[in-house]
Amino acid sequence: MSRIVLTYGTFDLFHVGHLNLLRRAKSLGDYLIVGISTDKFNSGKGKKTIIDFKDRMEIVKSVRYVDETFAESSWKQKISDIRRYKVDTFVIGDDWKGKFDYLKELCEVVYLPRTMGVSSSGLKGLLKQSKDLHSEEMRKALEIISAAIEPFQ
Ligand code: C2G
Repeated sequence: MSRIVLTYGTFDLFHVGHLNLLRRAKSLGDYLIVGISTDKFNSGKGKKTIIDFKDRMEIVKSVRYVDETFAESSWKQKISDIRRYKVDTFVIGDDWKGKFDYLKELCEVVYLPRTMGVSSSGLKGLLKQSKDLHSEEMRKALEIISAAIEPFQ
């Protein structure tokens, strides 16, 4: 009888922390199902994603540990999801520790240690920094060019 594992996430700017979670989640069973947060649900979490829902789902679907994905559009759907998919184990990172203990009546609940040193918000910050740096470099370059051509204007 295959053991069904369920997890949820945004998986924006997919990175090794997400991969580690999915790999460890799959090791707890035989079939891993992942609820991907929709863009609308994320704005409810106060999260603005860089990668849209459709692409985030495509990326997670292509991860070798993932067997099935569906849309997560509400905080309230976990109980019906667990019943619908006959889930044995609910898994999520320990940044959520304790938040989903109410699911223990339905299935095993496992909080896995997060991967340190990487996060989607951290990657977004790096993207913004490089964009600001780039525009600063562009501004300086344009200043040099306009100073160089000024005598000929
Ligand atoms: N994660 C991790 N290590 C990181 C970053 C994330 O283990 N460095 C885990 C998170 O703990 C989560 C999963 O990867 O289990 C997906 O992370 P997010 O995309 O940030 O998910 P989140 O927005 O927390 O959504 O209903 C639950 C929510 O949808 C969870």
